[in-house]
Amino acid sequence: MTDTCIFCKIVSNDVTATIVYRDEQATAFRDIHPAAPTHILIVPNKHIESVNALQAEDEQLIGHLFTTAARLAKEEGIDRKGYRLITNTGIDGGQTVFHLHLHLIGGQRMRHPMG
Ligand code: DGP
Repeated sequence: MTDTCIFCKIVSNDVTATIVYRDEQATAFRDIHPAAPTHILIVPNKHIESVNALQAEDEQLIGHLFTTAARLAKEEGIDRKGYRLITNTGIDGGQTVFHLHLHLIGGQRMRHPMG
């Protein structure tokens, strides 16, 4: 946990968010500025700044974020039609919150280009 990280504060319940899932490794909550009908952020409970900061010991945790995304997609009813998982990394990647997260976005056909 860092004192200044908004996602750490959501994980610790110091800042309110619409939490949709939580366990000992990860927390998932609705994005404050949804880009689609379903827009959920899945974050590790421990502070990891970005993909750049990942260590070999985090490999199981990253897999857990993806299986959590798959379960939430099913719960949201978007698994059959599909969805997009995004992890922005660094300034050029469009990252604005420097606590690693997966965006789970769906409920509509994705139209915007990748780049
Ligand atoms: P990124 O640009 O990939 O770092 O995405 C950060 C996302 O986090 C962005 O879509 C907006 C969302 N966000 C930022 N602050 C908050 C917050 O306080 N609460 C919630 N629920 N989402 C937030």
